[in-house]
Amino acid sequence: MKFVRFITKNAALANVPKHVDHFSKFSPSPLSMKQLLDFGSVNACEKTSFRFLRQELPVRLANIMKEIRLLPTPLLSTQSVQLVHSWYIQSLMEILEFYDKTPEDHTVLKEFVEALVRIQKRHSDVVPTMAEGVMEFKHMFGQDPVSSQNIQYFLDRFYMSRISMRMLINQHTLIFASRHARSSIGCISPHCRVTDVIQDAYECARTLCEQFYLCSPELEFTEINAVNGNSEPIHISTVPSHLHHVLFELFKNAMRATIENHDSSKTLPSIKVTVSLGGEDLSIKMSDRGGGVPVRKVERLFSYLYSTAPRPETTTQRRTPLAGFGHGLPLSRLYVRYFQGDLQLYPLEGYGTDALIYMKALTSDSVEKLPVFNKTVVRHYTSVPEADDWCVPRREPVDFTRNHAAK
Ligand code: P4A
Repeated sequence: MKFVRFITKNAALANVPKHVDHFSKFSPSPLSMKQLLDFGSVNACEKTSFRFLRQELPVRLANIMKEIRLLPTPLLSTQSVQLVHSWYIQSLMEILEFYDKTPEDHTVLKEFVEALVRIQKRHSDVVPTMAEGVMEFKHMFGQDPVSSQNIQYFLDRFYMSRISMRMLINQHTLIFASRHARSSIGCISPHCRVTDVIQDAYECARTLCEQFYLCSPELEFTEINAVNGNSEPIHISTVPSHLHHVLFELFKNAMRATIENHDSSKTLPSIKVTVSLGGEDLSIKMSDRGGGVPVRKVERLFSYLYSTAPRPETTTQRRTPLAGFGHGLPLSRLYVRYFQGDLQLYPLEGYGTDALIYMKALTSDSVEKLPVFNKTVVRHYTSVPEADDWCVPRREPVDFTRNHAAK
């Protein structure tokens, strides 16, 4: 019996490239917040969801697996990336097992939910594992702008694809495994009080901050609801856990900068948050007086390569609990971009930083932003970088007595 299983498993493994080629020929189908909400409420149908997911998940998996294979060899061959790749292969095979099964059978639906939960668990450590791969790469090859750009391009797409698959899996397992909690639809809250999420994220960051610095800046909060004549508290349809993650990250940065910029004085300038709802956008501005950074360094704050630090527990160095292992800002930006929003940092060097979060206020505008595998992507991974079409400023003074430099 064991022997037979062994053969089938290898035969299935041998077919993986074929399946990846097949499913990567389809483009992922982005869903809007509105579709996700409708799908989970009025006509929540587990069979429809089953049929959609057993096609869509392989498509999203295959599209990004194509890109993993195009990674530069030094990164692709790291143990960490190989491990993550093997998880993707395993999960793809597990979903394909349902291809010839009918959703009319209750046990099939039950097994499908179990498989999704298992897959979700298998992939829970993808971010720290990829971060380790990036570290390994950094140790061997340093951090040049070209590698940084390639890793940035790949990880932005890879993590966005991951966010989207976890979203779909979460919706299915939450809606069809536990039908009770009716105030939210899956992990989406149709009337999320933005203020509550901001307050909670602030309190969480403050607790951490107090533990380490024994003090914390206050929060000053302003809310402008331009849609309902400022009478009602702002609420939108959103994924509260995503928003919380982003705000928690921004509060930690703002607190750290504020305290490290004011360590001698007793009064800390507060963090000011303004939320405003218009017809199209929900905007959140978080302003701190932490001294800011030079604008040149903003790109680095969002860089996976530059900002990747060792895992907190494996380092001997004293580290603030307010710093993770470095993917905080780029991942936060992906969480807001996932439903067509954005995150921007505007430092005023010497004074402080404004962080801006933009989100779509309308559920019909909040559409998943998904990477798709095509020729443009291949070109991105395989072409050599061209010469810069802007002059590179020199550090050394130019010697004008010599002839002009040849190109
Ligand atoms: N000034 N301003 C910020 C930081 C400094 C800042 C900072 C030194 C840099 C790195 C970091 C945390 C803070 C800020 C708000 C932000 C981002 C950066 O949202 O005040 O850890 C990665």
